[in-house]
Amino acid sequence: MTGNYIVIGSEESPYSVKVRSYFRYKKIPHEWRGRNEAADLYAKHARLPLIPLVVTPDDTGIQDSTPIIETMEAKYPAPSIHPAGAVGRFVSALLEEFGDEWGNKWMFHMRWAREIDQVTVSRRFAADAPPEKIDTLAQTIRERMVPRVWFVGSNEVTAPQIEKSFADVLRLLDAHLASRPYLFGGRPAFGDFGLWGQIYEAGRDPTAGALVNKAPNVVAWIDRMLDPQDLGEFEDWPALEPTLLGVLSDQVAGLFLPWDVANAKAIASAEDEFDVTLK
Ligand SMILES: N[C@@H](CCC(=O)N[C@@H](CS)C(=O)NCC(=O)O)C(=O)O
Repeated sequence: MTGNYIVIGSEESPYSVKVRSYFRYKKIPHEWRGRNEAADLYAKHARLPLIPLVVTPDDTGIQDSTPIIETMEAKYPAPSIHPAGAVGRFVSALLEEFGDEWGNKWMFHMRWAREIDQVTVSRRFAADAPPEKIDTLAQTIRERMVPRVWFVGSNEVTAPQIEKSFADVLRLLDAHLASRPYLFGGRPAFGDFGLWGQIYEAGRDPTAGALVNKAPNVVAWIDRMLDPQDLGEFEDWPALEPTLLGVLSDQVAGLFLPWDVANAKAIASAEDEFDVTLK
């Protein structure tokens, strides 16, 4: 081991870039490696075939972006990613979860639903292969990923709702970010990391990227969050509420939480599919 943390991930993976952005913000010495590049380390430590995987300097593996960040936050508490007030701290944790679980629907659906995105993104995923293998590899990736939209609940019925949710969140966040660099004020919070990973990835793809580019304050936040800096204090809830409450009422309460409850019930009763009517 080098004495540094190793973050094994991919530029294409929202949860990986979320963790990398956190490591950068906290200035935790780390190395960023691809899964193939770190194949031995990955095989040794990955308990699930997922990225990101963090390997600590004492050779312990940690998976799942939320517990990774929580573990590192306990070890490197300053500057804290948690707003000081109880409401801000709760809302930030809620938005982190919303980003991970609902934001992934926007990103994954939009990445693989349309031909233009399927072609562009599968070729980008295959870009490091030898030139003569790119076409075949891109096709294999496309065939593997497109049916997986099922996992995020994307189908003909839900597609318009997922896309409307994405457009609505971009509009709400653009207004909120017009007067502050991060969601909770002058520095990034837990909620920024979770939401940002998904929106950053969406922004790199043709269809979702065209929508993101219509939200200039979101674009600036996306750039900022690649290497976040401490630019000032967190704001208190009364200052945030006028423009952040809409995300909570319209999106978190209106869509994500009812879906989450129905999803939890389906898991508890071992159902593969469920129906739920959202606002
Ligand atoms: N809950 C996990 C999700 C991790 C995850 O879904 N990772 C995806 C990439 S974004 C993955 O590794 N998929 C399998 C693959 O790429 O082979 C986290 O927060 O880290």
